[in-house]
Amino acid sequence: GCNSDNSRGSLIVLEGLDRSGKTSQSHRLVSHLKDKGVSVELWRFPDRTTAVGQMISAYLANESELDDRAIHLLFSANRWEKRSLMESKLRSGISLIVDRYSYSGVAFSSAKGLDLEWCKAPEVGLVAPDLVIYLDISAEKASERGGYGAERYEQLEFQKKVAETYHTLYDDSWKIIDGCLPVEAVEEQLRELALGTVLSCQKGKPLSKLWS
Ligand code: FDM
Repeated sequence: GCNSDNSRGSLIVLEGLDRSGKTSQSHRLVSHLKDKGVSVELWRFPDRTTAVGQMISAYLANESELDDRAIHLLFSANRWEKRSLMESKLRSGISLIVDRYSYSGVAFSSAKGLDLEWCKAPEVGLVAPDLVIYLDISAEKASERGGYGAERYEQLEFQKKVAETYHTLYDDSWKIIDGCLPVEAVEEQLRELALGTVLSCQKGKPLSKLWS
């Protein structure tokens, strides 16, 4: 039941291309869950507030150059430095809605040509999400939405490659939502998926580790 000792918060990850709607949908989802009385926090990766996050941010803004493998490992380190806080939040009953996670790490780096298995290796052992939702939109459609900023990866040809590598990461546990649907329709599907996951974690679904 709700008060069982192994009741915990759930780890819900949103993935997708730039301009897929992930960020605004994660905000909407968090406020909906709060209204429903769920204790929940919005997280995002990269977490630019840490020292590692500031190095990542400078790289993305084209203010610094880094070897492809070096930046890959920094993105991973940025998740590792939050790992124990993440686990303790979950165990204390707080759910986390996370805008990007290890799948972004693998999709973006392997889109540069790095080996997929090499990209996954530093992620092994991080907390595994209870739910991964992919907001599916083509790179062309995303670019039509406008608002690609000046950041390093916000280019059509690169986003096409990222979409391909995301597709190689899918498995049956992922939920794919058509990102071209009206905002309210996407929101409705997200709410239903998230609430179901929150309930199963309250009932004591065990925590697991990547990759699983
Ligand atoms: N990104 C994000 C990566 O390349 N690797 C990662 O591990 C993560 C989490 O960083 F283009 C890329 C994806 C995106 C950029 O992300 C910044 P936000 O969501 O725009 O802050």
